[in-house]
Amino acid sequence: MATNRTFTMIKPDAVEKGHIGGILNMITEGGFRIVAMKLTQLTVADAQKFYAVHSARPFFGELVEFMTRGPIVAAILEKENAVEDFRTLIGATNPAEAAEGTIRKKYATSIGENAVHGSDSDENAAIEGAFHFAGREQF
Ligand code: YYY
Ligand code: MG
Repeated sequence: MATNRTFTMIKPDAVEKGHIGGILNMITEGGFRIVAMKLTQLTVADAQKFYAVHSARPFFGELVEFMTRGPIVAAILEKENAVEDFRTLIGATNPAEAAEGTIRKKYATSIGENAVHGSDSDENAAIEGAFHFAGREQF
């Protein structure tokens, strides 16, 4: 089966708590190859654009505030069935509902501060990856 790609962010809560290494370890142990990666910080305009699909939701303001409050790690990951398998590895949006062995079960603290992002479709993975990385930064 051909490999494909997904996009992830280690969110500000997890970076603040020193969990970059632990999360990257779970990602590589899960069979994902890192094909692009950087430490960066979203501007308010970046976060509003990235999460535009949620702009009418009541939590949108808090989400933008949270996602811009400190650095994130942005990365593109490659694996067979990458999008779906990465959603399985990160676990449910609400860590109270996340399965044992998932990144959110281990590192998330609340539905808002849930440690990691994972793309929800191949189409969005490509859009989100291109939002953060030029072609020459993807290996
Ligand atoms: O894809 P995923 O991150 O699991 O959840 P989404 O439904 O796409 O929501 C994006 C982001 O918004 C979520 O990771 C936290 C935040 N959020 C929230 O703060 N409160 C909610 N009720 C739903 C989502
Ligand atoms: Mg989502």
